[in-house]
Amino acid sequence: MKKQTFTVIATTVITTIILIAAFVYFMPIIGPRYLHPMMMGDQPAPSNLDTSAARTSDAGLFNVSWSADSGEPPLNQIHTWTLHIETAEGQPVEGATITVDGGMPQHGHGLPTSPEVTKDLGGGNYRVEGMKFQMLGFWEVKFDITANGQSDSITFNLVLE
Ligand SMILES: [Cu+2]
Repeated sequence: MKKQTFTVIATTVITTIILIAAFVYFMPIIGPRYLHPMMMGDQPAPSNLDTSAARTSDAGLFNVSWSADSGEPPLNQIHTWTLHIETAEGQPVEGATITVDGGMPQHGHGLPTSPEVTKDLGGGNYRVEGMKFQMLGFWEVKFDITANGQSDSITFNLVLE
């Protein structure tokens, strides 16, 4: 093999490896912010969206609020929420059975994780573990709540930016 040919091959191989390494390294940063929204059609969130973190459930049974333990929900990190549930009269609801669902309605996909309520903290508070939002934009988070023999649902809207 000529020395020149070897140099060309070595340069190509090294360049390729550097490009792949850079892609792998930057993908978690570029992906959720740019690539994924681009692939999914980058629509703005609906302008009339109610993004309040404290709302009344669909049938009016519960007043529910959420907070992310880290403050703002982080992008692309598994984190924990605390859900607070009261009756319409303002009494804390304890011993509720709660399931979590959600996704991005504009992208037609669900949550990347399967969050669960892992602890009844008392006083109407519940720990929700496994929350994750893997891209910026408009998310829905839905809770189905059953307590004292009655069930109701609530959907929160949030916009990650
Ligand atoms: Cu999405």
